Amino acid sequence: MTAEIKFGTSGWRAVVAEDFTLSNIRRAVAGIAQYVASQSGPKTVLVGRDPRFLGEMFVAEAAKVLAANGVTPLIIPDPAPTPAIAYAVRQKKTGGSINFTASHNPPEYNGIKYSTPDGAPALPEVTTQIEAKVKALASVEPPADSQSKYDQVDVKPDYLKRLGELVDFKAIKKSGLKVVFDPFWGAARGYSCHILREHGVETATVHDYRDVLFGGHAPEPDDHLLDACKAKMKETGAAIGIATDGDADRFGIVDQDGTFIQPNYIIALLFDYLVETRGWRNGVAKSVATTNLINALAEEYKIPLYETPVGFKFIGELINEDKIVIGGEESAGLTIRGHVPEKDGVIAGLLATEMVAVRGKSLGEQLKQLFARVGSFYPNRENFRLTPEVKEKFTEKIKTDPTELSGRKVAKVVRTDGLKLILADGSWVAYRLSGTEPVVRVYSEARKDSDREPLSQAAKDWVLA
Ligand code: VG1
Ligand code: CO
Repeated sequence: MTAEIKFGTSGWRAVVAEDFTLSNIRRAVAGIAQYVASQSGPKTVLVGRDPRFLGEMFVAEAAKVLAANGVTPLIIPDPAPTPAIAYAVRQKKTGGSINFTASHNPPEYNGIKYSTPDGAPALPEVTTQIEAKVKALASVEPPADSQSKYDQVDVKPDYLKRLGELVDFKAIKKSGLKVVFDPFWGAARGYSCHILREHGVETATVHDYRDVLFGGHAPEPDDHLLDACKAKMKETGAAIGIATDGDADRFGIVDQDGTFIQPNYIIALLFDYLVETRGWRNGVAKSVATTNLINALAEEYKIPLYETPVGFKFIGELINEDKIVIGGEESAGLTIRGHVPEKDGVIAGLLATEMVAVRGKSLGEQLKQLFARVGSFYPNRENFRLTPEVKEKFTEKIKTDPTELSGRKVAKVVRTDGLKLILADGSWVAYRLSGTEPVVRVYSEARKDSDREPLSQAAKDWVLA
């Protein structure tokens, strides 16, 4: 079946053997090849993957299609983290990368992320061109089996070397703390644990083998899926648990006492820590759905704040222009100054470990202190399944400019992405259609813990009213 190929918030994603078929993959890759060929840049493209089912086969097919379209493939034979591929694009100066991954989506999915020669996820102006080229291709003949072997590259050594320059492993070693690493059967296997051990840090792992079913659920480092990590922490006396998603661009962090620390808070804590220890003050970026704890800190430090639509490509741009100390999204994506313009779940876990080691305090204690300094923030996110009925209702509602939400006055309407309503006390709610799964996302952030539930309920009621 010929599917419409759309590059959403982060690449094209589809169910394997439904829309994610060899014939559709050939069309997608041929479209990318035509785009690369039309540009003035290099005509070599890196081809990598996460450890999902059939990834090896998709990489091999993509290489042949690229070659047939005048673009030289450079193959990454082993599964690799999305940020390691991004780093290799820059190091090897290629015309970008094709990465077979569906990130944190359930096991039946696969997908393609295309990054441009700057190592950042392709911006909408690029993906719309690729989509148009793909649309114009009725079908792409399977390329004849070429006898030529394509060049291969191991992206791991250079990327780990770079992490060695950006993270203070000496301080981690000196503190003597222990770490548990949970790669979720994903692309970061052999990365975070390897570099920690190499620097003499005692590190235990869980879910450290290939399982294309990811234990029967999505490879998402969320609180409810981190039980094995927490149990291992207890067993080993670890001070921190660090996890990554299927393609290792997202992180999940567990505090010493087994409490999951929301990504929103990790980004804010790291922002504060990097200003303090690195002395950087150029700016900070967050998606419009991310906590205002970052705004409060930026204000305290008098550092410029950029609020972007959801999708890391917008933050990647700011990193490439050296405008920010850190950029993050509430969905557990971040990167820092001087690093790849792509989310990096590996560096997020390592920096959180460094922060705990250097400050000598648990993440919970650090957060308490931060709240005392700049105010408290209680973010929340929920999803609604996108039934045709919900979609219709939502599309209509989002066009309106409401003046109140369950009796609370709306102070400001923001349309950076979807719809965001800012209330008088600084709390807010936001709505948008997901670009990676069939759901409506409902974000909210209260200023009091006791208001978290009521605000989130009011936000949901508004959509369904
Ligand atoms: C979600 C997140 C967004 C993230 C994107 C890709 O998008 O909200 O913050 O950048 O996934 O993440 P959406 O449109 O479904 O809300 V992943 O780990 O692909 O690369
Ligand atoms: Co991901």
